[in-house]
Amino acid sequence: MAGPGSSFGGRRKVVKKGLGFTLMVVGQSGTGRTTFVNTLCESPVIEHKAPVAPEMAHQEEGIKINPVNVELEEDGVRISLTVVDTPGFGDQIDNEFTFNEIMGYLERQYDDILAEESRIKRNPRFRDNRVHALLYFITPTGHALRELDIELMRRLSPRVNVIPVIGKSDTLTPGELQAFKRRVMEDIEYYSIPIYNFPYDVEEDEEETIQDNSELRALMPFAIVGSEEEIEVNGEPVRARRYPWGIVEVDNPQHSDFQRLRNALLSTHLTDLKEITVRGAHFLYEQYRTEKLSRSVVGGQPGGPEYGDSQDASVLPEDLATQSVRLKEDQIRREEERLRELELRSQREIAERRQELLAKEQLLRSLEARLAAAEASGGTPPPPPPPAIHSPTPVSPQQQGQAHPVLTPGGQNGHDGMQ
Ligand SMILES: Nc1nc2c(ncn2[C@@H]2O[C@H](COP(=O)(O)OP(=O)(O)OP(=O)(O)O)[C@@H](O)[C@H]2O)c(=O)[nH]1
Ligand SMILES: [Mg+2]
Repeated sequence: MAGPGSSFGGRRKVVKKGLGFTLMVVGQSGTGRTTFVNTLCESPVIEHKAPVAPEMAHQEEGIKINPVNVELEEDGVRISLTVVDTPGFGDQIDNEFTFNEIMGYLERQYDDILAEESRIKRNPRFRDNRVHALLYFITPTGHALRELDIELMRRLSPRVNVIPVIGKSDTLTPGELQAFKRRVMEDIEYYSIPIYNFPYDVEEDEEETIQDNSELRALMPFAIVGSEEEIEVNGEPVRARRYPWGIVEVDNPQHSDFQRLRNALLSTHLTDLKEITVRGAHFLYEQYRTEKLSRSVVGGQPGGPEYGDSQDASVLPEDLATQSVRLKEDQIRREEERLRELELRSQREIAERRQELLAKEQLLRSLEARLAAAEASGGTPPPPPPPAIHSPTPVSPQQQGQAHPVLTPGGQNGHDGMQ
């Protein structure tokens, strides 16, 4: 949200629908994703997340994926930018669900294309929502990548152009930032994460392209500074963050890589990112399509024969229509299986709990019987019975693990006297 000092005044003209480009932003909560998007679009297109009340902090909110459209003009070219924010990532203890949601979103866009391609009559209003670039916001820890970062980038890279960035990079000193950047890239290389690395071919490409791309590659992961405020510097309004010791300017290359990343995304590399998504070097969509079709059409088995281009041409539109229905059915079946598994797991847990309670109840009964027998035979009057556990309240695993201190007829603690 634009702050009180904000003067986003629509400096960038809102124009008619232009060249489509879809950008997804992923990263742990509070890494500056929303601020970045609003800085990129020069308007408060995404609202900041409302703070969570302390008493609600333990509740897992899940992840919400919100695509937002904004029309921009970059070097005279109209761009119809779709920004897909993924708030809430990394807030959960178990991030599996989040990973799947993000992956599910990316794949659904491919499924829609697959279904549209297979229609006999195309829908003229169909909108291609494939994500062309995913900015992964690394938390500026100054250490190295965390397991979460590695896992997520590794899983998503085969489906989308992942570009790693360091959020809130002004929280690190220039020396720390350089060392952090180096370690992050070492990790990416070590784990062979196929991020988008501004590819070039020294034999084929022009000198200028090679130069530009190698410079951009050397900047990775891009150091991001975002600000929704404009501050006057030498009589000019600049987007900056104000600190007691000075200001950090968003567009100053000495302060951050924001300007160079923006230029790459919306100008110099926009086409390349789209090409790679649709049919480029890594065939992100083609790869997905091949996997999907070979699974659902040829034999219906994963690992079935490869579904190459030569076979592709021989598929009839009716077959493709059937395939897309099958794909949807597949998805529904997988979802049903997942729910069934969940149901079975909870049933198993309930049964286990019941068994445990029954065992405790039996133990208590035999205790009572022994005490009564001891009393009848004129022994020491029995001590008060242990607290009843017949209450309907479920017993927590910790409580189950703690044996109640048991008093023997002789008044000693422990089990020995009862054997
Ligand atoms: N130092 C610094 N702070 C930033 C920067 N960008 C954003 N912030 C601040 O960091 C906080 C979180 O920023 P957001 O943009 O809301 O972060 P987010 O990733 O969208 O967070 P959630 O949506 O809550 O997950 C806010 O207080 C921002 O003002 C930055 O570049 N540098
Ligand atoms: Mg946000």
